[in-house]
Amino acid sequence: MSANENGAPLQALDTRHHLHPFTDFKQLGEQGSRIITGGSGVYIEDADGQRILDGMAGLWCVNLGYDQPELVAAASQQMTQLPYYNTFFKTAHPPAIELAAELCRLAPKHINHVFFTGSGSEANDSMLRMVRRFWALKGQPEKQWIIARENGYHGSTVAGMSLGGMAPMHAQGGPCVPGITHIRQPYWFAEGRETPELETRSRDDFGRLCAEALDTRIQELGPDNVAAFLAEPVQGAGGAIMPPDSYWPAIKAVLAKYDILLVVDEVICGFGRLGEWFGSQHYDLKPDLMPIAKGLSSGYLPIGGVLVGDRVAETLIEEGGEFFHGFTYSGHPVCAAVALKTLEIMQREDIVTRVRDDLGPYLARRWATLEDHPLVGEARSLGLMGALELVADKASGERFEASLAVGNLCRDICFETGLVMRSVGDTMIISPPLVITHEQIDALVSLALAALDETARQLATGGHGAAPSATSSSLLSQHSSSLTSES
Ligand code: PXG
Repeated sequence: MSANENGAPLQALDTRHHLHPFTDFKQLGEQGSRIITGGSGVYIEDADGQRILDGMAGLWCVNLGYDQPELVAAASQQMTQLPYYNTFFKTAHPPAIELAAELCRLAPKHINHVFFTGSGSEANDSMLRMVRRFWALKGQPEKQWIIARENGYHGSTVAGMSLGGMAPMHAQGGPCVPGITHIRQPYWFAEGRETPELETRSRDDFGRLCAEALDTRIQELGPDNVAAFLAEPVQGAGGAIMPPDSYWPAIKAVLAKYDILLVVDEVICGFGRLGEWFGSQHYDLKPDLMPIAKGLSSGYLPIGGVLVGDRVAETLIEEGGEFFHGFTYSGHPVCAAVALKTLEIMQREDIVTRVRDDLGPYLARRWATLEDHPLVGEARSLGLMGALELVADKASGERFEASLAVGNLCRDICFETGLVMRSVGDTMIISPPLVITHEQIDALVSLALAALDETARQLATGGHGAAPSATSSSLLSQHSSSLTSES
């Protein structure tokens, strides 16, 4: 049960009428939700007035923190000027046009067009349709297959979940969109250390092995049937998984052998999270398409899109005819105005450089100290994204029994003590707002350390009530252990 006493009347209404995303409805009804009533800087506040350091930037999106008056003013001004108009039927409006131009100015040189959507899932749906249309226009309609990765996340629409590699989602939402297949993920801690095919215990050898899986799958399907490879630069929802250094160069070498598009899903890694405007720049990738969302508006209003490289855009435009696709809210003027202001603030405050040169390295140093904790088998971070692998045996890296739900236990302890740190199975993850300070990073690490100590204490005394359903009180990560339970 959450400590949300003042939220009780709202909790009751919530239980009676509100079906939450990625939630066991019955379980949440028994426990009640935590009602969040406010936010300021990197903190959120619940109905009891508890301030909680938001180590997840909402859901990987509130990059500028919770109190940016300029974003509010941009929304208000645009609401007054033109609250809505569409971008169908040969119409446009200043915010959508200006945002398109600004995004293309910030994107790598070979990207000069954007298609707007309302979310990251819609961005991936749009990407899928564009990729297949591109090959059809090129006279190669048989190029249909999209190769994505196990434990990748690309959204929750039917196409989004089909592109994602979350087995429990496939099982519930199927049948999936045909022509999508998944290869192994470059997740060293979970899969690399014990890979039987690997003769060495080298991360880089594992990275190359995972890239070979792409080559093998392309050959199995026939290169003439493969449209695109889709991946996140760093897997976010899968567990903040930074691939071995060898992985992306090896993937690039495979793709160079074939005429296949590269799609890099920037929904989480885009807009500064890894210390570059786009995660693909950190890994020196030149994607043909990049789905975007989340940090684009700092989460203040829903907006997403697909950045489309010249190769694809030129064909869609020149060979085109009508593209039968779009959303009522594609390029919504108020969302676009807020996104434009977000990009302006990020540039004015030099936030991306600060993440790369200052905040990211600072977090890396502080975060690494957690690896000394007896529960932590690995602490990793890149930019302002980090993960801790919780283990039963530090020497061997052996995991806890899944039934103990240690990740959920740790997450709930964090929430009670004033930190949002997500669990994905027994992997704890953070992705704080990009405006976090050194002092706040120190506070985050201290809270995480205290939570690890308390988790260890409860495990040792057996006082944590083991069953995951009995401990869960946070909305933010209820789904993740179920998402990844098969991986
Ligand atoms: N691609 C990526 C890489 C994402 O992380 C989406 C697409 C879909 O975006 P929308 O806006 O449709 O949700 C996402 C979303 C989690 C979690 O628990 C992650 C996301 C969404 C919900 C929960 O980590 N990512």
